Amino acid sequence: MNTMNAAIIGAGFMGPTHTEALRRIGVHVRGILGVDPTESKKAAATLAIPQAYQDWQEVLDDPDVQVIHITTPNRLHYQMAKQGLQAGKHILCEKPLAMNARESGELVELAQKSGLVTGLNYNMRFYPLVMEARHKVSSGQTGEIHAIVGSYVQDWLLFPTDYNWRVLAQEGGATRAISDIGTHWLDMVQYITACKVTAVCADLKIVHPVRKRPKGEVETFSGKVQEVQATENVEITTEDCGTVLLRFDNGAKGHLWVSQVTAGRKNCLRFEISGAKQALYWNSETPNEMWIGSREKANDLLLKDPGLLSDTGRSAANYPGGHNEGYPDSFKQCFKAFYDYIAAGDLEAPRSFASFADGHHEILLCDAIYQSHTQGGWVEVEPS
Ligand code: SOE
Repeated sequence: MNTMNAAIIGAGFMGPTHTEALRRIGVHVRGILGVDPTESKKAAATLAIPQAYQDWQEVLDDPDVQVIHITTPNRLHYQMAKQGLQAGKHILCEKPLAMNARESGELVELAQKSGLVTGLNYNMRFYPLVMEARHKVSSGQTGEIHAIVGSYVQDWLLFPTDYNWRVLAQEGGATRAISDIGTHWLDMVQYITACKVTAVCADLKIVHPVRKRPKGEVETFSGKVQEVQATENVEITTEDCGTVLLRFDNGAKGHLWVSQVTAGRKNCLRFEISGAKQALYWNSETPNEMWIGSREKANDLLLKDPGLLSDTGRSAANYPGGHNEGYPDSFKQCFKAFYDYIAAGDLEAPRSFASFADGHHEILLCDAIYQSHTQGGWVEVEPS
């Protein structure tokens, strides 16, 4: 682990989050690149990172960097992942993998040919009880799955004065609530159940067709505490909320509700999975408990405690019962899986972190959802 050096690209919400998680697993963060040399310098000083890169080329040319973490706005992911692979670096990219399926498909091919390890940061897979849910389904305890429903709901974009690069289609992609948070949910439930979404029927809504953009950039989630002086009107074409009906490849039915404009829901992902023997319910705002529903006996409330978990659940739990693990820990566990995979050196081995192929599937899902919303009716998801 300590022979690996990482470079962080992006100094917004995710750059520092990745840096902290890497340090917790003993990976050396060698350098950081911000939007310009001034931001690189500031971030390097704040985070005590030795190298403040001048530009992207300097990162690619750095012989001491083996892994690049891409935490920039979405529109840069494709180009950076491609050039990073061409420079011989392993890539851990923030979601979504790219802006469209042409780009993400190309990245899957490049990754396969490269002999390097690539991954996507669907960190929410790595809550211990999410892993435990996967074990319950794969070990047959839950039984054949017939329904998968849930939501991912936030409130940080509730007001027209709330603004961030994510609201712009040219920065984040044609869909926003779906691609920014809906894909976390979609990735998670497909990972837990091993059921793939095959068709979607979507109905999305733009609550604020015009938002007030502060003159100067805004940190993600910081609208409530940041003092805004001057603003300008900006037209918004990406959805604030919406619902999607889902069909899965095993015949299961489902639905997803996403919203970034629901007052009081700070960052709340919920799923309820119904199987022939059990149902499972989990909420990211109380991530250390999972409800297990039964028909013939009393329901259970499983509290995260390594002593009560399967090997799969325990693989993502580092603290004893009652010592809560949460959002930053999910990054740590995701990166641990990624760096262990590099160290093991077997590119054919199954991986617990999301692959570029998983990321490509998520883009195809977003495309199908957008197409269903604009044309109406059910749309089949293109096979990945
Ligand atoms: C903003 O909506 C955001 O930061 C997402 O981009 C993340 O993926 C999610 O973890 C929290 O919310």
